Amino acid sequence: MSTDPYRPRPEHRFSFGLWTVGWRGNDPFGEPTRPAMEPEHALGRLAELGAWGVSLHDDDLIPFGAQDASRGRLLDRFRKALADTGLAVPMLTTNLFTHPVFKDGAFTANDRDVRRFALRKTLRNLDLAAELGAGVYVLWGGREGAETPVAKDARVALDRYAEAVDLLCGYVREQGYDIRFALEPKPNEPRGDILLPTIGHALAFIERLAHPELVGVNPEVGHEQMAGLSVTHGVAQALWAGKLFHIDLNGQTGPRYDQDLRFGNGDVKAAFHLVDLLERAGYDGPRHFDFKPARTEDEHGVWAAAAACMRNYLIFAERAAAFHADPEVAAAKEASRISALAVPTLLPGEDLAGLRAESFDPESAATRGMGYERLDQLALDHLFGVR
Ligand code: GLT
Ligand code: MN
Ligand code: MN
Repeated sequence: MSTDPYRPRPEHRFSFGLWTVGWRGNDPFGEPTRPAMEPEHALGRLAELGAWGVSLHDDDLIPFGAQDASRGRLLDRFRKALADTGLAVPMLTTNLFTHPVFKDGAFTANDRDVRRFALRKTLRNLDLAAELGAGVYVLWGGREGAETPVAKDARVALDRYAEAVDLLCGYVREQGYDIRFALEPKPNEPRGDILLPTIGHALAFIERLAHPELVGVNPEVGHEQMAGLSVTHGVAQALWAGKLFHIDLNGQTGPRYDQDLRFGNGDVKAAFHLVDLLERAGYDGPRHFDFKPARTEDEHGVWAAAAACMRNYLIFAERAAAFHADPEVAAAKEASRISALAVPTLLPGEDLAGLRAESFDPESAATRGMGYERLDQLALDHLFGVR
């Protein structure tokens, strides 16, 4: 029995996209550096490492355009590997971006027949999601966008986007599937500008849908950071709205191309505070890693990176718990009036007339320091492991 406190176990609910560990290292400038990986092999290794679940696109398992017979064979092998490993399938999604037919988008393609094809592809995979017990269906609209404003009237494109999500929600309701949708925002790449570019855009969109209760978000750490935004604030707002249905954990260093680094590489401090937020909020969905093992690595490096994603999550969770349990931190939080923010500005029984009649000395209040520098350094000391 290992005594490693950072050893991942199924109850931690760590999951990986089949496309992550199976990524072959191709990029816009270079060919793959690793051979293809059999899904069954990936499942075996993930289970050994302590993962709980695996997620996938339709095309990760069944090549685009495969005949029914080979589809059946591939699915049988996959079901057997699931049974052998005990891995769950918490999330499924559709590949609506690789095939050239989706070059102008899927649900928002100008060509109506492409939109109808995208819906058919998604409906078919929803049936598989229901069969495999996936509770979340991710919609990442990587091709839903444009390189030039003349290509797409974004208002009309949003009509079509909402129409598609409404139709999918209607289907899930009609079939009685226990599936909710999670929109994954991303500002750009592969399109010059992608629709629903941030968590905030997605949350606003959801409120205008026919079944908002069935739709939430799947924020990806790096995607918010590509937009120069605070992923902690974005995820906090999703939690506040009751919309954090899923999360893609990975690493990114600032606004640049989508790096999909392993979780913990990139902005370490943001990752630490994100884990702290998820744990304190009692988020009980999958802790899903959507990363690309570096192109420099062979298969050993792939598994080292996958193991590190989970290990880093557990280290951050333990460091965050130690931070909050530290009596000096408790005192520093009091000095910063952290708990005072939870007190309503107007208490029950108080009224605006009373508030207006109050006297207050802004000059003296303005001299009170907030103590955040000290509190932040205590957090860093805990993160660095020196406290
Ligand atoms: C793709 C993308 C990811 C999405 C996946 C879901 S696929 O790799 O980069 O961010 O989560 O479609
Ligand atoms: Mn993602
Ligand atoms: Mn990404």
